[in-house]
Amino acid sequence: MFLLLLLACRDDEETGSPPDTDDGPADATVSGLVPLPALVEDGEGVYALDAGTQIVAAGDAEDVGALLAEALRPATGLPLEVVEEGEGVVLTLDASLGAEAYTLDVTEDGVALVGGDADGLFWGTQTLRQLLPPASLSTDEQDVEWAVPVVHIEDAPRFAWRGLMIDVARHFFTIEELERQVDLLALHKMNRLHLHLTDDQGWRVEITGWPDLAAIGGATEVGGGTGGYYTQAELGALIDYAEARHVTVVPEIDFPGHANAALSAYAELNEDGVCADVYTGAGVISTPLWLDGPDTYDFVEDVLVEVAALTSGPWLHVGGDEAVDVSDADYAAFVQWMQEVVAAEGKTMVAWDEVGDVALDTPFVTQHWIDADRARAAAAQGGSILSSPAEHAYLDMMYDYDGEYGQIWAGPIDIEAAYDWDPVPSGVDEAQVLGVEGALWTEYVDDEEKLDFMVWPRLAAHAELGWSEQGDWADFRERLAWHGARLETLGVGFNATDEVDWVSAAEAR
Ligand code: TNX
Repeated sequence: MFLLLLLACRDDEETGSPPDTDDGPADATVSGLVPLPALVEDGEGVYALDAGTQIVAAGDAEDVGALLAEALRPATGLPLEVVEEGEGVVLTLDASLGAEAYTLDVTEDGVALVGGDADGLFWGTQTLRQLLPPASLSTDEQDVEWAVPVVHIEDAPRFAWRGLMIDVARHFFTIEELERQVDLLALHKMNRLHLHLTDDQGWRVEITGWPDLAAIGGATEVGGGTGGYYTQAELGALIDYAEARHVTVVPEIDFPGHANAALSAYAELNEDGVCADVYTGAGVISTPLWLDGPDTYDFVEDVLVEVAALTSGPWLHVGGDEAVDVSDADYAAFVQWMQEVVAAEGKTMVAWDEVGDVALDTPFVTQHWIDADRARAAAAQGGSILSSPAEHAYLDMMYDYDGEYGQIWAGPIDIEAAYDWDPVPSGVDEAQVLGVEGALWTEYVDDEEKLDFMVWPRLAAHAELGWSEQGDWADFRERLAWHGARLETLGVGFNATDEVDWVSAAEAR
């Protein structure tokens, strides 16, 4: 792997860089990059974008070049024409660098960005956005010198999966709200948006063969609000939007527990032949499917097949958590059967760590949230582990005991607690760990303002854990201070806890 090399500081005045405080690992704060790249060698001088600057990108690099130009035009007011040949900001591909890797060379004459693939090239453009002043992230034109510091960067992610889960079942969030989070994920080199689409309190995806799932199950949420659901066309558009930004949507349908919304929509799924009452409480009830019902398996298959067809990615999350009142034998048989259905649709099954004790075929992914023994059992049978341990990765936990809303059972989780842990559970080989995912459950998160506050900046900590080999808390908090100016410029209502000496957007100019 790469060596961490963080050299002398640049001229702060000239580059608009955060002040370098000369103590300890502060050199790493020079550009305030989050996540920290594998290798950063600072040089002297800057390259300034101006009215003549072109973005040079041909072939498979062109889409990435177009997105970079689109991202930088509003704040800079520069034309940033995308051309196939020439000088300026030059984007190329070189497969020998490997998946998701890139190198970035800024000299006083221009920028050379090389991606190992289109993903790597795109992540490199996110580093470039972070090397520019935070004002470059504004949607309004700003009067700033668009200087990029001279630097050499080599970078590649530690883990392939860097994700955010949003529970849209307990409270509904619109496609626009989700797209905004996709943009934020991309800026942090995060590449998965996991949508928890169904739960006891709501069903959020149209299933054409079972229309009342959305019509009835989608018409409520925690607290009794009107909820909502996504048509397949709407979800398809979100999947495309995310894919264009190198983020894969992972849909989750939670079976066999957490199924009350489905049971409230269809009488035949209930043992007593009567639709279950709608549930709008905040507490977890986890009503299970009636696994002996004559229609239940057909129903589940229809749902999984339709959702599998919607997603462009290779994964389908089937939940599997908290199947209370289901016998171990019934649970195992049902999960094994779901895996067959998912595999027949060409997808890999993802499920919460409860499935670790079930004999499964490889490949499969276990999302570790509560029980490390079950994660180890999953790994022992050849599964991949996605790390979301509740005490570090559950974004519905309060930051401290004085939080106004949120859960506390696995918390509190301040920024340091979100950062300072190892995604590799003890007894599991790092090669079997797919990555890191922050999980926002939304029993107590009912609008975008609360969503921003609970997710950010803790997800930036998860982004770095998923991406970077190095970096420690002291160093991260220094860089995060500067990163706060970026989040502020983007209008993210993040929780500016007193763990960090935040730099404001005004100070960062
Ligand atoms: C546990 S995590 C749950 C969710 C709740 C969450 C609240 C998991 C797989 N199940 O149903 O929303 O705790 O923190």
